[in-house]
Amino acid sequence: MKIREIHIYAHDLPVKNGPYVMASGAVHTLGTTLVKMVGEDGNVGWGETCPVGPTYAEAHAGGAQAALALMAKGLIGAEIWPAALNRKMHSLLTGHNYAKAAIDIAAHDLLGKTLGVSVANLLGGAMTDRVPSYYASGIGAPDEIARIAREKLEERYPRIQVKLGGRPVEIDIETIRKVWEVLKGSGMRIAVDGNRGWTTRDALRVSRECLDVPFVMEQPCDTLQELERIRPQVKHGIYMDEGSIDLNTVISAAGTGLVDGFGMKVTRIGGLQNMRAFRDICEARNLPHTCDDSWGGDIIAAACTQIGATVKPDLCEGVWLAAPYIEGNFDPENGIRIEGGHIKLPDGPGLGVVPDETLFGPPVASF
Ligand code: 0XW
Ligand code: MG
Repeated sequence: MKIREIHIYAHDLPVKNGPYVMASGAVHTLGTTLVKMVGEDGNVGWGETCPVGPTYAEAHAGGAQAALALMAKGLIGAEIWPAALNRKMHSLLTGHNYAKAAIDIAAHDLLGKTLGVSVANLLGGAMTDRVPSYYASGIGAPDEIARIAREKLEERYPRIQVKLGGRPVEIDIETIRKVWEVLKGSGMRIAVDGNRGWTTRDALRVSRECLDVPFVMEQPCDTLQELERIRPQVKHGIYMDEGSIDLNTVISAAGTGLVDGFGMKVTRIGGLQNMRAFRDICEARNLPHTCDDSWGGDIIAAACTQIGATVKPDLCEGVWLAAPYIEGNFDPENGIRIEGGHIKLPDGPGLGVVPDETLFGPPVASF
């Protein structure tokens, strides 16, 4: 089954009630990049990649478009089977996982739509048709974040991620304490995400001064070396997010016991083929993880939900979607939505969504 055409589209996703603020900076509008892949039989698959601004990770919207345009010509006539396709992409461009992911996702969608099976089943089989989500706050004043925590508890989210870092650590500690006053006894799970914004000194202090709060600490500091330094002293579980840039790093972090779990992004790891390997590595080491992306519309949301449905349920920390921060859906009929803190796995073949491509205007490049 071969690729006949590739079309690349650019589309802006403004942040509802923005900006969205993290330790790495504030973002107002995110440029998403979509890939429409046409197979030799005329079937269509969609992929997407949407970095959350240029400072969150080594990724940006213009970089995605450039990398896709560079690879696309060489991919016409290539097999869409994911392992073969990923090797073909690596023969055309080193690195740039987040761009390759859009091709990989489109190939999974196209394969599923052609074979009449869901992407979850292509990835090994769905364990549930109701996938848990979690809500991620932005950085905010302690009372405001506590108010959001109460609201999300009432909306029945099973988990909240509180964004911290990039400001005096005393305010972060006060935020955690106020959130805990609201959530104590509720059963809602908590992650505190420093987004690389703490020094080792700050991370140690947060753990020491919040010993009674059962959170996991997500990407507290920037480098692997900083995580190694805090690891023996921190009393909370440590999850790696931004630092887990590829499967090789994941194998080391899991294999050496550096972390207790991961916040994982489908595009950072290179797409669904690599995400499937990541899921299985985590299961072999009994490590919980999320299935997220940094941002994006219905295509990314569907990709995260499809792989999230295949994760062993007790290791699934949830699927994060940008949906609460985005107006509308690409697929007006089967767009991905969060209800009661959970996401319904779409019914249809492939990703289970079909975007209204008139939303995107003409392609920025076609091959
Ligand atoms: C909450 N997320 C999954 C979405 C934003 O891109 C940041 C990210 C994270 O956990 O760092
Ligand atoms: Mg994170």
